[in-house]
Amino acid sequence: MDLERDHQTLGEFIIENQKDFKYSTGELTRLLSSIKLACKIVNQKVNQAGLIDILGKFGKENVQGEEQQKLDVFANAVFINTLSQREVVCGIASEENEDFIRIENAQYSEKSHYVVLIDPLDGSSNIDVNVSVGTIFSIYRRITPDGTPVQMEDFLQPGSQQVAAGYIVYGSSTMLIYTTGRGVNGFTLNPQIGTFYLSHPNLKIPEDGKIYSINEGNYAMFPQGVKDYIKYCQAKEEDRPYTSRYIGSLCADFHRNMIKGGIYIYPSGTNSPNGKLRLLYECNPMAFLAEQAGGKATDGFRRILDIQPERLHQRVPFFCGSKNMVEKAEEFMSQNS
Ligand code: P6P
Repeated sequence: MDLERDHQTLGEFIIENQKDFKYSTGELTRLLSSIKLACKIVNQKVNQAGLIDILGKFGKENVQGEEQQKLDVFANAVFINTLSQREVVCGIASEENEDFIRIENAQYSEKSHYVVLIDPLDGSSNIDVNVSVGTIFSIYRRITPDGTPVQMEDFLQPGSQQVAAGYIVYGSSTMLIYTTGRGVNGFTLNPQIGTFYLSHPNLKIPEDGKIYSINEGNYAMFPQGVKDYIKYCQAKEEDRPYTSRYIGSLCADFHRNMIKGGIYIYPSGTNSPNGKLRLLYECNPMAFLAEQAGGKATDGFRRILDIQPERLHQRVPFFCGSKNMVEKAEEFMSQNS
């Protein structure tokens, strides 16, 4: 296979599809290109993590009270700095920052229409044991007047208003998967030349799958509906060929389920009444991708993309993946509600 001849690059793909995007003025193209650049920089460090002094803990906690890893801090700085250099982003919200960031040189520009929400290095607790980690991003068009300081309401939009979303999984190969609302496409990085090539066009999540992903260590704290669904999956009947796979990195678990079919569940629990995952920069982007690929994403009852956010770092229970599997899990949830 001749990559250059047989596969479009991410840059070519973004430009070619710009015309399909209703605001196609080139801003989103430049924004997606900034994200592409930032993830190449992060990818290089993730791949070297074992060789240079960037493993391990940073010695501080983030706004979530989670131990910050050095790569967390590095990735957050790379995405914020890279995105801030362009006049298309007027604000950024990150898992690693308590409040959103106003991009000084852009927020008063009539040209900056977008806000970005990111989880710069999701699954970072896996870094030291060489398990795949990822970056998740969500992009909205601002709703406050152009040329004025960006406000919290620009970030607290329901997921259905996203103009683009995606993730990068830094795994056995580095892949960038994204959507602008016209399907989902996956690009694989050729690290020798630093170029992403279209490797997974028009990704679709199989309507059914055999994999359920959940941290069963929390079983005792799960809602009864989740316990019943797990027992349903574990009953070895001929129509239930299920197996459990849980990596502990949302991007990696989601990506596997995207390719093979499956369901990922992070439910509410006694210690975390709304679950662990954050609505704005984990659940909403993954829900947008899941629906664009023919899958489903709910909190066990409500469509994730319909939830009106109230706080930047709010958490929601998350059921996401193959449509029929999510609907089966919802059946058990409604029987116990
Ligand atoms: P637990 C990583 O911290 C993360 O946000 C997701 O990437 C991952 O799926 C989940 O938390 C793992 O959480 O409680 O099972 O370790």
